[in-house]
Amino acid sequence: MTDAAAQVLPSACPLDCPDSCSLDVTVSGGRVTRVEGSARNPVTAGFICSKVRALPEHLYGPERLLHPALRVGGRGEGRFRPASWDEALDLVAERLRATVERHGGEAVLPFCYGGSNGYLSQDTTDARLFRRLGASRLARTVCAAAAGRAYAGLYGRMPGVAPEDYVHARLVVVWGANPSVSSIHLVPYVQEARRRGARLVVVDPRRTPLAGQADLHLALRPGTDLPVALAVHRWLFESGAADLGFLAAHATGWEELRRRAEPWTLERAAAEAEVAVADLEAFARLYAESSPAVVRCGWGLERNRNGGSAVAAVLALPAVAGKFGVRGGGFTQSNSSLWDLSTEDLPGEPPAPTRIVNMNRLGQVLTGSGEPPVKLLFVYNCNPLATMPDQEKVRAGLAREDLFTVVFDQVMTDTARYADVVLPATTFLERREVSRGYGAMVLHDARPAIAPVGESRSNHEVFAELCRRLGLEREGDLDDADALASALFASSRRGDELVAALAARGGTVLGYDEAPPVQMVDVRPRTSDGKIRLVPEDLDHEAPHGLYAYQGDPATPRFPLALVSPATNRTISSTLGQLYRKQAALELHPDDAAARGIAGGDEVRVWNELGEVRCRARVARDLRPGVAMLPKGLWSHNTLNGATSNALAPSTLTDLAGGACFNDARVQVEKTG
Ligand SMILES: Nc1nc2c(c(=O)[nH]1)N[C@H]1C(S)=C(S)[C@@H](COP(=O)(O)OP(=O)(O)OC[C@H]3O[C@@H](n4cnc5c(=O)[nH]c(N)nc54)[C@H](O)[C@@H]3O)O[C@H]1N2
Ligand SMILES: Nc1nc2c(c(=O)[nH]1)N[C@H]1C(S)=C(S)[C@@H](COP(=O)(O)OP(=O)(O)OC[C@H]3O[C@@H](n4cnc5c(=O)[nH]c(N)nc54)[C@H](O)[C@@H]3O)O[C@H]1N2
Ligand SMILES: [Mo]
Repeated sequence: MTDAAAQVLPSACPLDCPDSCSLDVTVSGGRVTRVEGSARNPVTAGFICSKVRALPEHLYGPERLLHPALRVGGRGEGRFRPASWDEALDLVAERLRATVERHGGEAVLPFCYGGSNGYLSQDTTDARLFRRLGASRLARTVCAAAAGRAYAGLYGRMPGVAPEDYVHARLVVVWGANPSVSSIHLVPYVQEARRRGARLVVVDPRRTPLAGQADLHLALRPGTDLPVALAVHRWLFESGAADLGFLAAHATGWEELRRRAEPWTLERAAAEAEVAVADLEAFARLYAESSPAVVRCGWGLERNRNGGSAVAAVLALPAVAGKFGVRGGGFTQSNSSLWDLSTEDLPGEPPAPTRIVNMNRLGQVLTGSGEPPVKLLFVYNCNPLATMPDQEKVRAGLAREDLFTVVFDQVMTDTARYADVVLPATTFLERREVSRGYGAMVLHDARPAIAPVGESRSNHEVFAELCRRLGLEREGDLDDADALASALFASSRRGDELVAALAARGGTVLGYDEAPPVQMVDVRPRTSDGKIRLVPEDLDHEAPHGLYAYQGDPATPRFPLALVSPATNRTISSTLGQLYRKQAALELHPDDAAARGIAGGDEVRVWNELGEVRCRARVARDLRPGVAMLPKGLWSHNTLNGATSNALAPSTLTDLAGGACFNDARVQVEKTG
């Protein structure tokens, strides 16, 4: 039976994923009943992930926050009483005012990350409020910091190979990425390339779905990508396969890169990475001989002590091997730089030179003796208790009696349970959002499909209102979504054109006309001299031991197992985690399980000096020995003791940009039941 009153409205998913799907949203009686993929983004091709298909459960489920609430129970208990917006915002405004007066602006720490990747929901009125208060600034380093710095340093963020162009490749290298869960629309293009005869190489400690089909799977030990990539560079130079003509014309620093790669023979790198020398050599040879060859450089390789240098060394490969200049050749990191939209002017207030807090250090900052101590934490677009490193320290910080915590979210997250004030946020279906893909080359302007659920409000509305309540608003401040969107488009050189195209094409436009850009033909390095910089000076100074200097494995005899915590097909970081109620399992290689007398289904304790997780074990042949896995994005309800992989993740930082080192967690495991 069809619902005559149902309407299908265009929308777009702004969640943290490269694919940036265009959606068809069915609305009946003011409620969303169905969310499906559309073809306005050609990469979406009419299908979407099961997570976003379940969005109606997120919108209307029991965890959805429908009105503001004030804590009545102990911190972490999650007991609240409903409050009006007036009462809640008066209280928050009063506490902001009092904190600034008594302790200074820097005692206020705004804390946000990837909840919504939309342009209108971050760095707009929120930045205005916190800048005018003189609050601490946040270094948003939990993801892509090291990779982003390397990419900017070498190429000035030159856009990469579009997913659609993977079909033209003769060799696809998937390096530290698992598109089968984290970017599902890339997979059909890789399959099509395979059908046309392309080879596939996967560099990943786990046998991911694509690794299982690959011609070659380099199952390296986590954190050893740098020596592996440097050994390939050395081999390319030694064997005469390096494209010296291209390097002379388009790159600087290649002699220095060659010098730094010199110690890394195939044998030495293979020993460090614990892979077969023959496999490493076969990879180098295949890469040298194949064209077009594309490298999909993911984020798995950045989340360790060597992350920045590792990504730089991988991104340098197509330059040294001369893989640019053909369709389907080059690399993909993030493609968001295709768009020249800037949020810089939207706050209406320039940044103030207040202290910068690295978000990976939240636990230390909340529990340590920082000056001034953080007295007011304002969390939005983020679920730090579930997603930041050193979870037990974060928890101890949130439990502090003298910390006032505001959590502004769509659902009652693990973090929200510690809040003094909880504010309900709209989802992207309940407000206008402008967003772009960081894999797919699309831009969306999506209008609300439904009215806000309950009393939920959008970010820009709430922060603008707090500005007013604190007397910080000024003439000319942009407050509503339409004004912010107009100013955003005005920041682009072809803003008017974009607005017209978006209106004409159902809210989604492509970032190219005929065909996606070819690297070094249609798009070029955006460095100061237009050249690829293979050993950029700024990066070389920043890395504690210099760029491309390898730091050894942090394992100790007490904690010998490397624990990786990659993405799964269940959640998007921790978003939608309230819908996934199952117990998570720690995956172990059969040898590591047998050595500890562990069988599948046993209860285990996984621990190190930072914390412990109690959960079930699963014996998994797709791991390599010495590597265990417990995914990211889990909530406390997914384990037996409420701690997740983040309780085992150190808050040490990557060699570039202060990024997170989740995969440097080293642990021990024992059977408990
Ligand atoms: N379903 C889903 N999709 C997502 C996300 C999600 O949480 N869920 N998150 C989104 C976000 S925020 C991001 S950043 C991207 C991430 O996208 P990806 O980079 O694809 O995802 P990860 O799961 O972080 O890691 C990818 C792979 O790296 C491997 N790996 C771990 N350590 C190493 C190492 O040292 N070297 C190498 N070579 N590989 C290693 C892991 O085994 C994993 O298979 O995905 C986005 N898409
Ligand atoms: N162990 C381990 N942990 C990891 C990683 C790992 O590899 N291993 N990877 C890390 C990575 S790649 C990332 S990107 C981070 C992500 O970590 P976070 O930035 O914490 O992202 P999410 O977990 O998705 O949480 C986002 C929250 O924002 C809320 N939200 C969404 N839209 C809005 C909005 O419009 N307004 C408001 N106010 N709230 C909104 C969502 O409901 C959700 O609760 O996690 C990191 N955590
Ligand atoms: Mo991420």
